[in-house]
Amino acid sequence: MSILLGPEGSKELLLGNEAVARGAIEAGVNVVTAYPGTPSTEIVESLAEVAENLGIYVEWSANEKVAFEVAFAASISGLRSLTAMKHVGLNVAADIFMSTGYSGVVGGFVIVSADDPNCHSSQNEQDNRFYGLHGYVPVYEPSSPGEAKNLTRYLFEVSEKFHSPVLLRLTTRISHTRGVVEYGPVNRLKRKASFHKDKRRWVLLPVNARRLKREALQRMKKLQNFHENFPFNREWGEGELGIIASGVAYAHAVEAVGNLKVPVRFLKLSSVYPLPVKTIESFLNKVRQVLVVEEGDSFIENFVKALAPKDIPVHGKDLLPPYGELDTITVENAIRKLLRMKPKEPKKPVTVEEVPPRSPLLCPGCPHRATFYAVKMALRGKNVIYTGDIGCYTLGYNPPFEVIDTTLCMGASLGLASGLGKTVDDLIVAFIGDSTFFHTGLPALANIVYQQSPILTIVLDNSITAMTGFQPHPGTGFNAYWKPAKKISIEEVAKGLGVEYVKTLDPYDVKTFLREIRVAAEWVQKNKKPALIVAKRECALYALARLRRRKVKITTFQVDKDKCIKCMICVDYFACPAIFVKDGIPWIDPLLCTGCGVCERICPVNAISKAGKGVALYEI
Ligand SMILES: Cc1ncc(C[n+]2csc(CCOP(=O)(O)OP(=O)(O)O)c2C)c(N)n1
Repeated sequence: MSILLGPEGSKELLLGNEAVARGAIEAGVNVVTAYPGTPSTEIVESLAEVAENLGIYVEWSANEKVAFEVAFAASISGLRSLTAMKHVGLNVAADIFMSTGYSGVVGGFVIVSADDPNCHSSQNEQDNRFYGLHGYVPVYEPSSPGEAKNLTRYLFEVSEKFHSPVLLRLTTRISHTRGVVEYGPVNRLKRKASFHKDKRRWVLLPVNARRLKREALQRMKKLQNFHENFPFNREWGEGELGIIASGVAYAHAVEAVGNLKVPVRFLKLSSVYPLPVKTIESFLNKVRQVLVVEEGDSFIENFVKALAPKDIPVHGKDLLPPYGELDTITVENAIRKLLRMKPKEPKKPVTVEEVPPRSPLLCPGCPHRATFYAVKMALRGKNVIYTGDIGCYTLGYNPPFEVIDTTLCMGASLGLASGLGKTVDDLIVAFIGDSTFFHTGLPALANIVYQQSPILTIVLDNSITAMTGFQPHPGTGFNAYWKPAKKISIEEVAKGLGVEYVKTLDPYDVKTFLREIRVAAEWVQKNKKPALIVAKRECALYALARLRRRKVKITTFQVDKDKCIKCMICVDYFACPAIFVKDGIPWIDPLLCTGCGVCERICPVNAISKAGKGVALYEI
């Protein structure tokens, strides 16, 4: 049974993300949507496991904007809904997000943004609390998994009480920390969706939008008053030093003060926008100086500075790093500085000092490696600009491939290629994954075709969203419950959009692939038109898991020392992590080899062959 289905009163050790999922279940959520993205993915992943059982509709949507719209549609039909995304996902959904701050909602609507300070798995550290300020949407932050559960449940009520979408901001250390969560009762809401036509609200023509903005501003005023007594905010402690903190930073601050054993007055804020002004003003009257501890930018700090009397100094990012994540020692040292105490030596980070540096690698058997190898070989000597995208294939950035010249945000490989194809003379090759293709590749491909930009697009179709841990997408033929769904063909989509040259090739068949890349590149340059190749081969890890379940025996590969001429192509150019050099000769580690067999195919003297009787992945 799923950990999320425990009875009322039970206690479980949950990830912050799972706690959000449980909170939504307790609130009686009806519809949950998301596009995967670290650190938010487990919210929907865990909910999808129990959804059918509980009568909740869950979907992995094509992208965050669509996910948002699907959940919002449920809300304006009176249902409770939640949509979850990583911080940059909200950029994709920003257009609809901004409009919902005006229109408001009907059923409780919770938007979860999981921010990623320190860019553990993201291209930036953006602090999405500013979206609330920007879009007239209240923002909340939990400081532990337990609070994440209770706050999520409560926010559905807040959303309904104020007819407002609400933004629940998590950060990596809340999403991915485990904590004890006490289960409350599950509210089994038996709501029936019913959309009441109300053009004055749901049609944002200027005449309505002007009025709705005024209503949104009034709503924010009411929310500000409501936040003065918000049940998750807490003032406690005694002392001349005041600490105002939110999110996981509050937990660090409490721990730091515990270590220091100094008197401190705390104001823990869970409702971070609109801030409870009177509460903060009254807090400022009780202390001599203030430290604001928050993860991200100076969001609360700037408000507090504006509210503080002249004689109360407000500190924050002057003493704490304005980037990355906080930790207890960093917060403790900021407090020490304020109290004129000697700073504490920060702990040596184990990762830097003791673990040898390793760059992330494509897995053994990864079809992207075969694609990059073939493309690099095929286009040797040509001036090529490779636009890249976000996914496992971003690792083509690393040597020996170095076939990623740009990676900025999802879908940008095709958008940038479209522009470069119109401006520079080099051959432009755009790499995009299958999930990314459906996420934001489609409009850019339409543009490439419309502008007839001479681009060779290579869709790295490994039949899954691999980077975020194997979620289905519109091209996989499965839905969030792993049941069969309508499968959309990338090739047919490309042809439908007007790409004249579309081919599907298996990157494991390296020789054909290499030859066909050359042919396609020449076709693009000669005809000055776009071409698209689908490099189709299932993710090796995903394929192996499936084949193991079917008890298919996969062989590993080995090097025949007598035949090997030590050309090192398999080591230096193919760079599979399963191939090492032992006594001057390549050697394949049977524990790492996934049996893809591509090394056998690239060896110029046939020195690599099957080590056992099983099948190679290339035979499947
Ligand atoms: C706007 C946005 N949403 C989500 C993500 C998280 N994310 C990064 S890559 C990726 C998809 C990768 O799948 P695919 O394109 O199929 O490539 P693969 O990893 O399978 O090679 C996702 C969901 C992101 N970086 N940005």
